[in-house]
Amino acid sequence: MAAAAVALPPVEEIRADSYVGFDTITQQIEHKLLKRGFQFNIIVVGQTGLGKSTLINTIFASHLMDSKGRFAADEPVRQTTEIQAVSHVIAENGVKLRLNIVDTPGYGDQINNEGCWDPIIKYIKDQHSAYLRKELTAMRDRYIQDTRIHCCLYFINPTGHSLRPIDVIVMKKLSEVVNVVPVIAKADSLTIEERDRFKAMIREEMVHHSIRLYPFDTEDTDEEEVQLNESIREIIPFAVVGSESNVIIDGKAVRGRKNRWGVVNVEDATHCEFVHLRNFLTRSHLQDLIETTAQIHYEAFRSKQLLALKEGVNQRPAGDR
Ligand SMILES: Nc1nc2c(ncn2[C@@H]2O[C@H](COP(=O)(O)OP(=O)(O)OP(=O)(O)O)[C@@H](O)[C@H]2O)c(=O)[nH]1
Ligand SMILES: [Mg+2]
Repeated sequence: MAAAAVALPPVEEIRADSYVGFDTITQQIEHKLLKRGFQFNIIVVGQTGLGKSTLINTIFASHLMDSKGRFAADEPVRQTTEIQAVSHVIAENGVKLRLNIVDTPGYGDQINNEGCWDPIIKYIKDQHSAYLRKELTAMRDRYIQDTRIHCCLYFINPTGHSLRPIDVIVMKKLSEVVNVVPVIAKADSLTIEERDRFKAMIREEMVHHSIRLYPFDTEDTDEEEVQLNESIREIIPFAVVGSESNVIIDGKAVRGRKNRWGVVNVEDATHCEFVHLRNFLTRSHLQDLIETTAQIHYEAFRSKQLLALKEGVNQRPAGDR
């Protein structure tokens, strides 16, 4: 039987006669959050050798993952061969960010790529499943360690042509379980014109294949956020260059790469969109990526699991229940 709705009395906003002090609740929350720190979990997906490890190290300005590039020309190319998570705490002005980075083996190079995305999807779902299990235990922890993936950076090969069919399939599958952010890898191999044409083509293909990408507008999204999201959609896919070494430009050492045409400054927005990606991930959408994971992706998983559980119970003979 549904509970009868309780009518609440009309609310009148009044001003306290003297200072009570509950406005400090924001500082109290901040203090608690700072003490606990923040958790951000990111997964990198894409073909072997596209610079996944290098880009993560460039974004967080720290050597977090080993790049598998060759150090000498006669060395064989080393590859990431299994799903690996590395965890680091980085601190900035008293704010601690625990960063879980999940590296996936490059794929799509085999003759038969059928199902090569399965382990990645399974990994993401396993984290949802682990969280749900912890939530459902009778004596649940006050604070559940969160390993749910908040963002998936999907690396696209800078061919300048269309997306590979496998990219379409994998991005579509991933976007059903995680916030997918596509990036054009090694954008220094394209001219600005080629890059812009490639970006427009990819955007068209996303629409054509109904791939629904992050950021999502919901009824809670205010006008300012709608505009911010729109400006992000206009940039996606971010055309990026990563580098862990410095080059000298105008006498200053900057993160960059030397190539046939000259020097690329990773942090110069006229050279590539690395700065836009970093701002998006750290300065504008970090909290929203975390929230969207809980409210959209995890919620969808959770309700599906709980419904399946309930149906299972209902199908069992009454004596078994
Ligand atoms: N030109 C160019 N080279 C890059 C860029 N980023 C990385 N590289 C180089 O590409 C090679 C592979 O980089 P990694 O970061 O190991 O690539 P990965 O995608 O992690 O490779 P796997 O782990 O094997 O899948 C290295 O030699 C890097 O120096 C880039 O933006 N432009
Ligand atoms: Mg790697």
